[in-house]
Amino acid sequence: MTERSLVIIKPDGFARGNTGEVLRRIETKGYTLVAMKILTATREMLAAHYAEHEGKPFYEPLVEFMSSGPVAAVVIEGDGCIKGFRSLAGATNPTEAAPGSIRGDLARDWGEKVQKNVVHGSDSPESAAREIGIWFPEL
Ligand code: D4T
Repeated sequence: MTERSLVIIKPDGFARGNTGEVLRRIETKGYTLVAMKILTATREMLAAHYAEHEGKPFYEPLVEFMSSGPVAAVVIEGDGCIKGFRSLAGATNPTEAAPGSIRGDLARDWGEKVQKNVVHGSDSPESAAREIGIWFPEL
């Protein structure tokens, strides 16, 4: 089986109608959409998803933000898609994200405790498997 990654269009991107633009970039790059759903994440899901960040100053604002409204969760597939999508997404800090990247083009700093940066993408095969289990237990 070729590589899979979990992509999330976060509440800021979903609310601003960026879902289609993010999906367009994924499909134009050549990755396959395997599964997709719209949902509002529970704190329990987010505690599991962001376990590595527990205790950091941005953790509570992050969980608050990520549960604040609907997101689109997407499983994508294709050789190298984990690294490839992170390259499409750009740097975590939207001010530093290169123009041309999703965050560089669609996100900015709002002076808040959490960076609202439009998308999430898994950062390793281990993270991808773990995260897909949280968001798509049926897969
Ligand atoms: P995600 O995980 O959302 O794809 O983002 P990154 O992989 O690029 O970044 P991350 O896991 O280090 O951070 C997760 C999430 O927390 C927010 N964040 C992060 C923040 O608000 N302030 C910060 O200083 C950091 C490091 C943004 C993404």
